[in-house]
Amino acid sequence: MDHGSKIECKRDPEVNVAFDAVIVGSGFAGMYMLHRLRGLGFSARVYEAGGGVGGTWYWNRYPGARCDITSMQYSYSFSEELDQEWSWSEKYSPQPEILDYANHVADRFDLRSDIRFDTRVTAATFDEDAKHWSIETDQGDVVSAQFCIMAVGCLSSANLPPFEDIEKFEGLLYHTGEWPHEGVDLTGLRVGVIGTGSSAIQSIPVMAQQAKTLTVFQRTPNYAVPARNEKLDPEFERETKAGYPELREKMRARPTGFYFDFNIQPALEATAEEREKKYEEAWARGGLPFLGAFGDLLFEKDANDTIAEFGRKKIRDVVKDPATADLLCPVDVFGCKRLCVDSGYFETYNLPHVSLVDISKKPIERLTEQGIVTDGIEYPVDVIVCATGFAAMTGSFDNILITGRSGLTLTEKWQAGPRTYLGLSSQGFPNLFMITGPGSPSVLASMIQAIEQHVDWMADCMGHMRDISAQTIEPLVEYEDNWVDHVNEVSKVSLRSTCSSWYVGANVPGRPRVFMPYIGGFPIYVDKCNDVMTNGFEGFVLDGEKSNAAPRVRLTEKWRVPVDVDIISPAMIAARRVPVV
Ligand code: N01
Repeated sequence: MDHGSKIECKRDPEVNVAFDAVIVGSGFAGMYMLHRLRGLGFSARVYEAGGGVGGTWYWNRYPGARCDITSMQYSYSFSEELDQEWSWSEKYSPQPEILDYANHVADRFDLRSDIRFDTRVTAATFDEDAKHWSIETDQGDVVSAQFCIMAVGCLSSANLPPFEDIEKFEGLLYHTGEWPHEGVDLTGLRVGVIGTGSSAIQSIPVMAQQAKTLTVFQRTPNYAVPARNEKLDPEFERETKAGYPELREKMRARPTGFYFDFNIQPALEATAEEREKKYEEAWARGGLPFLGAFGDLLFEKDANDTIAEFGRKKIRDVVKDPATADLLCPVDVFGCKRLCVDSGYFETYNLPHVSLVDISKKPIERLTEQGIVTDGIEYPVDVIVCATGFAAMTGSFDNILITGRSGLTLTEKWQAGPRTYLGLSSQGFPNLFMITGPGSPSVLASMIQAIEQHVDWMADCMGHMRDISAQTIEPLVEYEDNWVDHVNEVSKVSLRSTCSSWYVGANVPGRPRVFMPYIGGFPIYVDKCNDVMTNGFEGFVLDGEKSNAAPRVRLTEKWRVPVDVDIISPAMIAARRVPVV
């Protein structure tokens, strides 16, 4: 598979160099972490496997890739100047523009000099005597650092299913998450797309414009809401910028970390006519806020049935061939798998050169020299696009040999599912921090908000440790166990825990079924993190001892905002009910 235009690394390896922190990854998480640590006077080295900054937006260059949280909110909040000077061109900006923004941030804050690109971290080992991490890369670097900070992303380890005879296929094979940087010209080619998640739903309409034929191999259909993307209105941009600090506060008060109109009323308290009206209005506005049409849609199955039926009706309204429409209609809970946001996805199936193959009962048997075989039928294609997702949340940790105390590896420890305290760190791995790690809101919140909150907490923690000359911090196992149980308990309140999604690791065979992100709501989670810190890092030991010292809080408190009482959800109530710290 072509992994894009990778530049050969020409630099000398770094050997026997010591840093305060090594950061793995230079996506939005790694860049902000570097910026914060520099501001506190720490030395830091970032290693990045890609040839540039941007993480997800560096790799996911497939046609049609764009954010599905509005651009004015899908951005850093730490710098008011940055907020004011950057302009987005569209309501949902395309990948190249988001990558431009990442590059702008890297330049504006002069981050590149501390980043080593084209360098993949292969191993991180905790030295119990020296109380530091030894980090190795595929470029021969062997450096040490007091802190090792994993900024590896939640959806960055591509899942390429081991299709039988995959190596025999003579055409071009791509994964959407590792799309060639020079692009792919599909003009006149027969394209087969495997998968119908967000990446497929964004890319299929665009690829269909070029391809000679486009055949979609669907294992599970997905709901999708129209994006209603448009050029950003300059007046709207001006107004938003004038009120940016207030908007950022409103975002922090929301369970998802982004702001949109939300109707707390339960769906079944409305009449059928009222529901229909609300759904139509929300559908007309489009995007993920569609799920805010009523307050209980992700918590009550009967309520969800009403929105699911509405979603299916919309598919049938658009797709002309009834058999194809039937195949495209999901039967499971609406929004259980991450809701997709589309621009002309279902309409694409009305095109004469686009077809759908149901592989729900008869999976892909094998690839041949010329194509894809399922149910004994060979579908000849020139290009296969695997839109098959990621080993979510933990895959990028598994790709690095992370060895903690007593020689235990993180992969061994997480064999039955990830175990963290607050999604920040894991017992037995002192001074190893995970930005948006499993057990934190991460993918259930707006990622950039979740990243900034984690980074600010970590920066405060490291500053405090320096203030009191502490060498190590590590969670206590009983607090970690309580947190893992809590994450699991709260998830049961939500219908999202009920289907086989990547949230529970079910998209990759053999992975344990555990609901990995924290669904208790962003502001509730922030309160817990802040309480832990202001209680002297409750649940952690510093240099092996419980600490009573009041930390100097530099950045973390800004994240504590009153919860928006208009949107208290059952998950938030459950999150508050269950004591953790
Ligand atoms: O991946 P997915 P994705 N044979 O896991 C199918 C974010 N994102 O890259 O559902 C055949 O959702 C699989 O089938 P099934 C967003 O959070 C955001 O699309 O497991 N099919 C499914 O249809 C998103 O949720 C944006 O039965 C196989 C598909 O491949 C997340 O990334 C854009 C298969 C994978 O769907 C992941 O999205 C894009 C097999 N062996 C992504 N294995 C934005 O808009 C898997 N599949 C911001």
